[in-house]
Amino acid sequence: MNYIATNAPPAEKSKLVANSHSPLLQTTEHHFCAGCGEPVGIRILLEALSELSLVDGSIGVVGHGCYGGAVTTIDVDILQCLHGRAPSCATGIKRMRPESTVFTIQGDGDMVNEGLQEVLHTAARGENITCVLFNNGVFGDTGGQMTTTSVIGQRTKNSINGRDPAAHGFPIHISNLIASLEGSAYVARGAVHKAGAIAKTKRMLKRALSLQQQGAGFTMVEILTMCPTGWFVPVSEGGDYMADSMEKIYPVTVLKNIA
Ligand SMILES: Cc1ncc(C[n+]2csc(CCOP(=O)(O)OP(=O)(O)O)c2C)c(N)n1
Ligand code: SF4
Ligand SMILES: [Mg+2]
Repeated sequence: MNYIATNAPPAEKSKLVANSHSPLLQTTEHHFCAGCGEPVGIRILLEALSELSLVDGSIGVVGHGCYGGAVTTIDVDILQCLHGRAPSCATGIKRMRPESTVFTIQGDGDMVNEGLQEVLHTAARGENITCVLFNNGVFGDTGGQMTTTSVIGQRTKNSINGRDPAAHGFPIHISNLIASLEGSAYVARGAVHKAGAIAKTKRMLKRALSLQQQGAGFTMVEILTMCPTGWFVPVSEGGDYMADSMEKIYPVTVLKNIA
């Protein structure tokens, strides 16, 4: 085995983190809280678009949540829609511009609470778009309130003692629901709390976008994202908290792959 000599400085200097950001990000500054998973989700989505050479002509449609603030920093055409309506707006864009790669970014509050019927009908119609869901189990942007994906026992701003099915009902497993629809071609659930999960999730995004290029139909990638602020946990515990709570209920896996 060839070992790298450690008695001399490396031939190449380490890269600064700031130099590793996607060229599609126009700034290295952002508004997210420390430990937030959403900027990681945005980064791998941008990397997937770049690596598939899909940037030119790509159109993103975003909902309302913390991720919405990032749109002014991304060098991709973006439309922001009313809460929950992104899949319907993306439908219109894709039908008018079938040559474009059309994707959405929504949160769990936006997609599964505020606009559930939009994504269900879009998937059932088999629209040839890619929906990306940042699932952190809370309305992060408004302070950490319970969403329909909050897991049983999860502490949120309005379930201080934990989500109780008797009072709050049961979570909706949105990706399983979408996968059960005949119109969906590819449905996967990733996460961004570990390096391995990030790499796997990026492959899921590339697969979904590639299938859209092939005209396969509706594709979706749910990404579990940390929200230490809305979960009321220390920043350093966000990843472990996710592994102990959401990931157990929503495992990282490919739920449907037509090919
Ligand atoms: C009709 C309507 N409902 C609710 C809100 C408030 N609101 C804006 S962003 C947001 C949170 C969205 O949560 P989510 O989509 O999960 O994104 P996150 O902030 O967690 O990333 C809410 C409730 C609003 N502005 N208008
Ligand atoms: S509130 Fe949560 S989702 Fe919003 S930026 Fe902060 S950590 Fe991220
Ligand atoms: Mg959320």
